Amino acid sequence: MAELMFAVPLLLLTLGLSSGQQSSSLWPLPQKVQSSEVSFKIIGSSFSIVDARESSAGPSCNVLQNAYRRYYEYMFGGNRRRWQNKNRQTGPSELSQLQVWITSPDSECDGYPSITADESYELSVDQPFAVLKAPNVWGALHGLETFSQLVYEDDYGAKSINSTKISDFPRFAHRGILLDSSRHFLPIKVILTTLETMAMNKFNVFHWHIVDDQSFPYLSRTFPQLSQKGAYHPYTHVYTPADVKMVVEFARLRGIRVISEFDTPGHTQSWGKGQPNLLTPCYTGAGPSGTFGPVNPTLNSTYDFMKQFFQEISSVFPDAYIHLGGDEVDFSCWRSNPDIKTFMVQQGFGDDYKKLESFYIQKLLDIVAATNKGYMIWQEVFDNGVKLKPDTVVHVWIGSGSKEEMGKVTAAGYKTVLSAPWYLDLISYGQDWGRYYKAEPLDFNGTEEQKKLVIGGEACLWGEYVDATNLTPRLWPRASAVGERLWSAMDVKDLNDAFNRLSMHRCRMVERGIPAEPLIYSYCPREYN
Ligand code: CP6
Repeated sequence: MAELMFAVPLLLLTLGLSSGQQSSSLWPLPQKVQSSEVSFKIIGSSFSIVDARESSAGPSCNVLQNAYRRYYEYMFGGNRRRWQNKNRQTGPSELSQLQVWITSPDSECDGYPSITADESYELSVDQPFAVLKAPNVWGALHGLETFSQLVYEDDYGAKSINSTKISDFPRFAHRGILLDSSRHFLPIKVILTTLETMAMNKFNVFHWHIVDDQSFPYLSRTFPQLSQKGAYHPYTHVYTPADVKMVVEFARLRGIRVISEFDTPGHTQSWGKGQPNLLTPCYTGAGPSGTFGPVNPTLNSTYDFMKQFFQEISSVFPDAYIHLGGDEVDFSCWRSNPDIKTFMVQQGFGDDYKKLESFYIQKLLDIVAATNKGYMIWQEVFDNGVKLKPDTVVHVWIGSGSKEEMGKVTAAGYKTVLSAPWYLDLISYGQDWGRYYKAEPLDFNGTEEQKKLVIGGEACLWGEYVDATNLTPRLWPRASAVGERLWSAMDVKDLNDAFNRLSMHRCRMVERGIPAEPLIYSYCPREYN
């Protein structure tokens, strides 16, 4: 573990947290920042965020109006307009306006963010007003976050901002966080807090691993018995259609896609409780043992069920992609079952249960493709040689050999998302953020063409040891390290600089009410309370 304990420069730590933070607390670091010593006062009672006259988005754009309010609140806190005096003269060195200018004819205000969204923005902080220019609302949201990060308190507690020019865009289009709401039920509130914090870190994908072996909290309109029987509790530990709608809209307002995962054929114990005959009965000797294995791939009823189920899912979750899982399928139960054995012989699969798994996945992919959704799958599905649609995203998670895997997946022409270095549920003593920070998605042997197929990564917080009591501090600021790796330029990798900015960013999250854990001994100007 010695490599995790890189020396912490005490001197820098002290300097970093002293007053006059100025522009050095930006996280993730923008692509291009030019800042000057010229500073402006910025006073809540006389500052406003407004649509630029030329903007293609107006007062009816919820995404922006909502964000203006949110960021005003972050910058000036609860004492909003307490001393408002409309006639007060603004001083010569005071900044009184941020104008937000959406430049494309289609602001995308009423749409959903997508993998192809342009998330770029340009920010100019200067007199007579600051201007945030972006092709659409998604870039504007990132620009508002950056603007709010530029505001600092001077030695007398007055808010200031320096004259700055920023031009920014993400390195990777897919920057995700995986939460697991099956091992423990996650109340909506902690999911919304995660989305809120994701926006502060410029993440744009919430991968919702919503069901698994241990519980089925998704309330399906078509198959209500799935959560009735499979949730930890049928009323209190479920996500109703209204809950899902709320999560999806809260995410949209922050430029975040919600990709749901319904993992099959393995990890499905909870499905079996409410859907008889879906899972494979396991045998001991000549008779059924009473336990069940993966989804039964030999029955037509299985595919009828999946078709109806995914039809519903495709309309409940608006994102163009669904994650279909396909990881960690245990063959022992299939092996024990005589009906499965007969089926294997009929199909000519011999003793190769990977072929049976592929048979199932193949049919599932066709079912989901018919709903006009794209799909993501865990790497095993690719490893087993399943025929995939060209736009399939292969999710690489297995730690050993992940670089070779990235090479193989992209050589086969598939897009890929990396999670292998970013299993945040694995914890240890010391500063592991540096290890997450150093992981580089493009560090594998491959051509330029192959590298272009790496669309991003996801930090995973699997739920075996996580519920609402410990989720947020376990995730932040460790996931922030992944956030900068996925957003900022490849050559942004100075650990000392990152440490200083991340310490301040962590204090900013704390100030905004997020219980993000400390990196190491330190203090925040305003501690969590
Ligand atoms: N659950 C599911 C899990 C994991 C996976 N899938 C997992 C595997 C290894 C580790 C952590 C989590 N808990 N459904 C693998 C994608 Cl170390």
